[in-house]
Amino acid sequence: MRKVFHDPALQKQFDKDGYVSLPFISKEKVELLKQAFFDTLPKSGGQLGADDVKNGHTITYDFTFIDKNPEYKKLVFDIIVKQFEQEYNNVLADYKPIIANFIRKKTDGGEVPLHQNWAFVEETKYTSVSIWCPLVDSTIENGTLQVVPGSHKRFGLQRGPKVPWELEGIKNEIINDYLIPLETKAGDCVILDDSIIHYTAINKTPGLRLTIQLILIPADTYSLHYDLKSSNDGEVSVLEVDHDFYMKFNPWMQPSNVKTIRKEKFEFKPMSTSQFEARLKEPKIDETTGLFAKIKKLFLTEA
Ligand SMILES: O=C(O)CCC(=O)C(=O)O
Repeated sequence: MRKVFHDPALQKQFDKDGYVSLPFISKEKVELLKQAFFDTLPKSGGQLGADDVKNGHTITYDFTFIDKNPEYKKLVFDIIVKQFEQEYNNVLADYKPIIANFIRKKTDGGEVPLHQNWAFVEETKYTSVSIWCPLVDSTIENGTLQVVPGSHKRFGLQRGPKVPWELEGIKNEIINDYLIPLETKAGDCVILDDSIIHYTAINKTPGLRLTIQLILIPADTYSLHYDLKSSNDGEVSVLEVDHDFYMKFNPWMQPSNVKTIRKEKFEFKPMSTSQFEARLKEPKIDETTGLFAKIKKLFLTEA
Protein backbone atom coordinates (compact mmCIF):
# COMPACT_ATOMS: atom_id res chain seq x y z
CA MET A 1 0.00 0.00 0.00
CA ARG A 2 1.41 3.40 -0.92
CA LYS A 3 2.13 5.49 2.15
CA VAL A 4 0.20 8.66 2.98
CA PHE A 5 2.40 10.33 5.60
CA HIS A 6 6.12 10.99 5.93
CA ASP A 7 5.89 10.25 9.65
CA PRO A 8 5.50 6.51 10.42
CA ALA A 9 3.70 7.26 13.71
CA LEU A 10 1.01 9.30 11.91
CA GLN A 11 0.76 6.59 9.26
CA LYS A 12 0.17 3.92 11.92
CA GLN A 13 -2.55 5.92 13.63
CA PHE A 14 -4.20 6.75 10.29
CA ASP A 15 -4.15 3.10 9.18
CA LYS A 16 -5.92 2.12 12.39
CA ASP A 17 -8.48 4.93 12.80
CA GLY A 18 -8.89 6.37 9.27
CA TYR A 19 -7.98 9.89 10.44
CA VAL A 20 -5.41 11.90 12.38
CA SER A 21 -5.70 15.31 14.09
CA LEU A 22 -2.78 17.75 14.06
CA PRO A 23 -1.84 21.45 14.19
CA PHE A 24 -1.83 22.76 10.61
CA ILE A 25 -1.82 26.47 9.66
CA SER A 26 -0.83 29.64 11.53
CA LYS A 27 -3.29 32.12 13.10
CA GLU A 28 -2.30 34.62 10.37
CA LYS A 29 -3.29 32.16 7.64
CA VAL A 30 -6.59 31.45 9.42
CA GLU A 31 -7.41 35.19 9.35
CA LEU A 32 -6.24 35.57 5.75
CA LEU A 33 -8.41 32.66 4.58
CA LYS A 34 -11.45 33.85 6.50
CA GLN A 35 -11.06 37.26 4.87
CA ALA A 36 -10.59 35.61 1.46
CA PHE A 37 -13.87 33.71 1.92
CA PHE A 38 -15.83 36.95 2.36
CA ASP A 39 -13.80 38.92 -0.22
CA THR A 40 -14.46 36.37 -2.96
CA LEU A 41 -18.16 35.73 -2.18
CA PRO A 42 -19.34 38.35 -4.73
CA LYS A 43 -17.81 36.12 -7.45
CA SER A 44 -19.88 33.12 -6.34
CA GLY A 45 -22.54 32.09 -8.83
CA GLY A 46 -24.79 30.94 -5.97
CA GLN A 47 -25.30 27.39 -4.81
CA LEU A 48 -27.17 24.84 -6.86
CA GLY A 49 -30.56 24.52 -5.23
CA ALA A 50 -33.62 22.27 -5.25
CA ASP A 51 -34.76 23.82 -8.55
CA ASP A 52 -31.50 22.88 -10.24
CA VAL A 53 -31.32 19.25 -9.20
CA LYS A 54 -33.39 16.44 -10.62
CA ASN A 55 -35.00 15.01 -7.50
CA GLY A 56 -35.74 18.48 -6.11
CA HIS A 57 -34.49 17.63 -2.59
CA THR A 58 -33.49 20.56 -0.43
CA ILE A 59 -29.72 20.83 -0.15
CA THR A 60 -28.82 21.43 3.47
CA TYR A 61 -25.12 22.16 3.00
CA ASP A 62 -23.09 25.06 1.64
CA PHE A 63 -19.97 23.82 -0.20
CA THR A 64 -17.93 25.65 -2.88
CA PHE A 65 -18.13 22.44 -4.94
CA ILE A 66 -21.80 23.02 -5.74
CA ASP A 67 -21.35 26.64 -6.75
CA LYS A 68 -22.75 27.49 -10.17
CA ASN A 69 -19.68 29.46 -11.25
CA PRO A 70 -16.64 27.32 -12.24
CA GLU A 71 -14.44 30.46 -12.19
CA TYR A 72 -15.31 31.00 -8.52
CA LYS A 73 -14.50 27.34 -7.77
CA LYS A 74 -11.10 27.78 -9.47
CA LEU A 75 -10.40 30.98 -7.57
CA VAL A 76 -11.19 29.33 -4.22
CA PHE A 77 -9.04 26.32 -5.18
CA ASP A 78 -6.03 28.53 -6.00
CA ILE A 79 -6.36 30.57 -2.80
CA ILE A 80 -6.62 27.51 -0.55
CA VAL A 81 -3.82 25.58 -2.25
CA LYS A 82 -1.48 28.59 -2.01
CA GLN A 83 -2.00 28.82 1.76
CA PHE A 84 -1.94 25.05 2.46
CA GLU A 85 0.79 23.90 0.08
CA GLN A 86 3.81 24.15 2.32
CA GLU A 87 1.98 22.58 5.26
CA TYR A 88 0.59 19.58 3.38
CA ASN A 89 3.93 18.92 1.69
CA ASN A 90 5.52 18.76 5.15
CA VAL A 91 3.04 16.13 6.28
CA LEU A 92 1.86 14.15 3.22
CA ALA A 93 4.08 11.93 1.08
CA ASP A 94 3.85 13.61 -2.35
CA TYR A 95 0.15 14.39 -2.71
CA LYS A 96 -1.60 16.69 -5.22
CA PRO A 97 -4.82 18.64 -4.59
CA ILE A 98 -7.91 18.09 -6.77
CA ILE A 99 -10.87 19.78 -5.03
CA ALA A 100 -11.12 22.63 -2.50
CA ASN A 101 -14.15 23.73 -0.53
CA PHE A 102 -15.14 26.43 1.86
CA ILE A 103 -17.95 24.91 3.94
CA ARG A 104 -20.17 27.32 5.80
CA LYS A 105 -22.90 26.61 8.30
CA LYS A 106 -25.21 29.45 9.13
CA THR A 107 -27.11 29.46 12.43
CA ASP A 108 -29.60 26.58 12.68
CA GLY A 109 -28.51 25.14 9.35
CA GLY A 110 -25.80 23.35 7.42
CA GLU A 111 -26.28 19.70 8.30
CA VAL A 112 -24.11 17.45 6.11
CA PRO A 113 -25.79 14.02 6.02
CA LEU A 114 -23.87 10.91 7.06
CA HIS A 115 -21.69 9.85 4.13
CA GLN A 116 -18.38 8.65 2.80
CA ASN A 117 -16.65 10.95 0.32
CA TRP A 118 -16.60 9.74 -3.29
CA ALA A 119 -13.85 7.36 -4.33
CA PHE A 120 -11.15 9.41 -6.06
CA VAL A 121 -8.44 6.75 -6.57
CA GLU A 122 -8.03 2.97 -6.86
CA GLU A 123 -8.47 2.38 -3.15
CA THR A 124 -6.94 -1.09 -2.99
CA LYS A 125 -3.58 0.53 -3.81
CA TYR A 126 -3.92 4.22 -3.03
CA THR A 127 -5.56 6.51 -0.49
CA SER A 128 -7.12 9.88 -1.15
CA VAL A 129 -7.44 12.23 1.80
CA SER A 130 -9.39 15.29 2.86
CA ILE A 131 -7.67 17.92 4.94
CA TRP A 132 -10.47 19.35 7.06
CA CYS A 133 -9.33 22.61 8.63
CA PRO A 134 -11.81 24.84 10.49
CA LEU A 135 -11.29 28.62 10.39
CA VAL A 136 -13.21 29.08 13.66
CA ASP A 137 -13.03 26.76 16.68
CA SER A 138 -15.20 23.82 15.75
CA THR A 139 -17.34 22.37 18.54
CA ILE A 140 -20.21 19.97 19.09
CA GLU A 141 -22.54 23.01 19.32
CA ASN A 142 -21.54 24.50 15.97
CA GLY A 143 -21.48 21.20 14.08
CA THR A 144 -17.98 19.83 14.21
CA LEU A 145 -16.80 16.83 12.19
CA GLN A 146 -17.89 13.45 13.54
CA VAL A 147 -16.44 10.15 12.33
CA VAL A 148 -16.84 6.41 12.79
CA PRO A 149 -13.27 5.46 13.75
CA GLY A 150 -11.94 2.50 11.77
CA SER A 151 -14.73 2.63 9.15
CA HIS A 152 -12.33 3.52 6.31
CA LYS A 153 -11.75 1.08 3.43
CA ARG A 154 -14.49 -1.21 4.63
CA PHE A 155 -17.73 0.08 3.08
CA GLY A 156 -19.19 1.35 -0.20
CA LEU A 157 -16.15 0.88 -2.41
CA GLN A 158 -17.83 2.11 -5.62
CA ARG A 159 -18.71 5.60 -4.41
CA GLY A 160 -20.01 8.31 -6.71
CA PRO A 161 -22.87 10.81 -6.76
CA LYS A 162 -25.44 8.52 -8.37
CA VAL A 163 -24.37 5.22 -6.81
CA PRO A 164 -26.81 4.15 -4.04
CA TRP A 165 -25.16 3.72 -0.64
CA GLU A 166 -25.37 0.41 1.21
CA LEU A 167 -25.64 2.23 4.57
CA GLU A 168 -28.44 4.61 3.59
CA GLY A 169 -31.09 2.60 5.45
CA ILE A 170 -29.18 2.51 8.76
CA LYS A 171 -27.95 6.12 8.79
CA ASN A 172 -29.83 7.06 11.95
CA GLU A 173 -28.49 4.08 13.90
CA ILE A 174 -24.94 4.97 12.87
CA ILE A 175 -25.44 8.64 13.81
CA ASN A 176 -26.84 7.69 17.20
CA ASP A 177 -24.44 4.91 18.17
CA TYR A 178 -21.13 4.99 16.32
CA LEU A 179 -19.92 8.55 15.75
CA ILE A 180 -17.34 10.41 17.76
CA PRO A 181 -17.07 14.23 17.52
CA LEU A 182 -13.65 15.72 16.75
CA GLU A 183 -13.65 19.16 18.32
CA THR A 184 -10.92 21.09 16.52
CA LYS A 185 -9.31 24.50 17.14
CA ALA A 186 -9.17 27.01 14.26
CA GLY A 187 -6.04 26.29 12.22
CA ASP A 188 -5.66 22.70 13.46
CA CYS A 189 -6.83 19.99 11.08
CA VAL A 190 -8.16 16.49 10.72
CA ILE A 191 -6.74 14.51 7.81
CA LEU A 192 -9.22 11.83 6.88
CA ASP A 193 -9.28 8.89 4.54
CA ASP A 194 -12.04 9.83 2.06
CA SER A 195 -13.64 6.43 2.63
CA ILE A 196 -14.26 7.03 6.36
CA ILE A 197 -17.92 7.40 7.42
CA HIS A 198 -18.54 10.92 8.69
CA TYR A 199 -21.20 13.51 9.44
CA THR A 200 -21.68 17.10 10.62
CA ALA A 201 -24.74 18.38 12.49
CA ILE A 202 -26.41 21.79 12.26
CA ASN A 203 -24.80 24.87 13.76
CA LYS A 204 -26.76 25.58 16.95
CA THR A 205 -24.78 28.75 17.78
CA PRO A 206 -25.33 32.35 16.62
CA GLY A 207 -21.75 32.46 15.30
CA LEU A 208 -20.26 31.64 11.92
CA ARG A 209 -19.05 28.06 11.40
CA LEU A 210 -16.58 28.08 8.52
CA THR A 211 -14.17 25.35 7.52
CA ILE A 212 -12.01 24.26 4.60
CA GLN A 213 -11.84 20.85 2.97
CA LEU A 214 -8.99 20.16 0.56
CA ILE A 215 -9.07 16.80 -1.23
CA LEU A 216 -5.74 15.36 -2.36
CA ILE A 217 -4.58 12.23 -4.17
CA PRO A 218 -1.10 10.67 -4.51
CA ALA A 219 0.86 12.59 -7.16
CA ASP A 220 1.80 9.35 -8.95
CA THR A 221 -1.72 8.22 -9.82
CA TYR A 222 -4.79 9.38 -11.74
CA SER A 223 -8.10 10.46 -10.28
CA LEU A 224 -11.18 8.39 -10.99
CA HIS A 225 -14.92 8.89 -10.81
CA TYR A 226 -17.63 6.25 -10.37
CA ASP A 227 -20.62 6.87 -12.60
CA LEU A 228 -23.87 4.96 -12.59
CA LYS A 229 -26.16 5.68 -15.53
CA SER A 230 -29.17 3.92 -14.15
CA SER A 231 -29.54 1.73 -11.09
CA ASN A 232 -30.94 -1.20 -13.10
CA ASP A 233 -27.86 -1.31 -15.33
CA GLY A 234 -26.00 -3.68 -13.04
CA GLU A 235 -22.73 -1.95 -13.79
CA VAL A 236 -20.83 1.22 -12.96
CA SER A 237 -18.39 3.04 -15.22
CA VAL A 238 -15.03 4.01 -13.81
CA LEU A 239 -13.97 7.24 -15.50
CA GLU A 240 -10.55 8.85 -15.58
CA VAL A 241 -10.90 12.48 -14.55
CA ASP A 242 -8.72 15.35 -13.36
CA HIS A 243 -8.80 18.55 -11.34
CA ASP A 244 -10.30 20.43 -14.29
CA PHE A 245 -13.21 17.97 -14.52
CA TYR A 246 -14.17 18.69 -10.90
CA MET A 247 -14.07 22.47 -11.42
CA LYS A 248 -16.92 22.15 -13.95
CA PHE A 249 -18.72 19.12 -12.52
CA ASN A 250 -21.51 18.95 -9.98
CA PRO A 251 -23.15 15.86 -8.44
CA TRP A 252 -26.30 16.09 -10.58
CA MET A 253 -24.51 16.43 -13.90
CA GLN A 254 -23.87 13.66 -16.43
CA PRO A 255 -20.09 13.43 -17.01
CA SER A 256 -19.08 13.96 -20.66
CA ASN A 257 -15.87 13.87 -22.73
CA VAL A 258 -14.04 11.65 -20.27
CA LYS A 259 -12.24 8.36 -20.76
CA THR A 260 -13.85 5.18 -19.41
CA ILE A 261 -11.17 3.07 -17.70
CA ARG A 262 -13.42 0.05 -17.15
CA LYS A 263 -16.90 -1.06 -16.22
CA GLU A 264 -17.53 -2.89 -12.95
CA LYS A 265 -20.41 -5.05 -11.87
CA PHE A 266 -22.64 -3.19 -9.43
CA GLU A 267 -25.04 -4.86 -7.06
CA PHE A 268 -26.96 -2.85 -4.49
CA LYS A 269 -26.95 -4.72 -1.18
CA PRO A 270 -28.29 -2.62 1.70
CA MET A 271 -26.63 -3.49 5.02
CA SER A 272 -28.28 -4.19 8.35
CA THR A 273 -26.83 -2.82 11.57
CA SER A 274 -25.49 -6.24 12.55
CA GLN A 275 -23.77 -6.62 9.16
CA PHE A 276 -22.32 -3.14 9.61
CA GLU A 277 -21.05 -4.02 13.08
CA ALA A 278 -19.46 -7.25 11.80
CA ARG A 279 -17.82 -5.52 8.80
CA LEU A 280 -16.18 -2.98 11.11
CA LYS A 281 -14.17 -5.83 12.63
CA GLU A 282 -13.14 -7.45 9.35
CA PRO A 283 -9.93 -6.57 7.43
CA LYS A 284 -9.86 -3.44 5.29
CA ILE A 285 -9.88 -3.85 1.50
CA ASP A 286 -6.21 -2.93 1.27
CA GLU A 287 -5.44 -5.77 3.68
CA THR A 288 -7.23 -8.38 1.60
CA THR A 289 -5.75 -7.73 -1.85
CA GLY A 290 -2.29 -7.48 -3.36
CA LEU A 291 1.06 -9.04 -2.62
CA PHE A 292 1.14 -7.90 1.00
CA ALA A 293 -2.12 -9.70 1.74
CA LYS A 294 -0.94 -12.83 -0.07
CA ILE A 295 2.25 -12.93 2.02
CA LYS A 296 0.25 -12.35 5.20
CA LYS A 297 -2.11 -15.18 4.25
CA LEU A 298 0.86 -17.50 3.64
CA PHE A 299 2.19 -16.75 7.11
CA LEU A 300 -1.18 -17.33 8.67
CA THR A 301 -1.54 -20.69 6.93
CA GLU A 302 1.92 -21.82 7.93
CA ALA A 303 1.69 -20.67 11.53
O1 LIG B 1 -17.49 20.47 7.49
C1 LIG B 1 -18.53 19.92 7.14
O2 LIG B 1 -19.61 20.32 7.54
C2 LIG B 1 -18.54 18.73 6.24
C3 LIG B 1 -17.21 18.13 6.05
C4 LIG B 1 -17.20 16.95 5.15
O3 LIG B 1 -18.17 16.27 4.95
C5 LIG B 1 -15.93 16.62 4.48
O4 LIG B 1 -14.95 17.35 4.66
O5 LIG B 1 -15.92 15.60 3.74
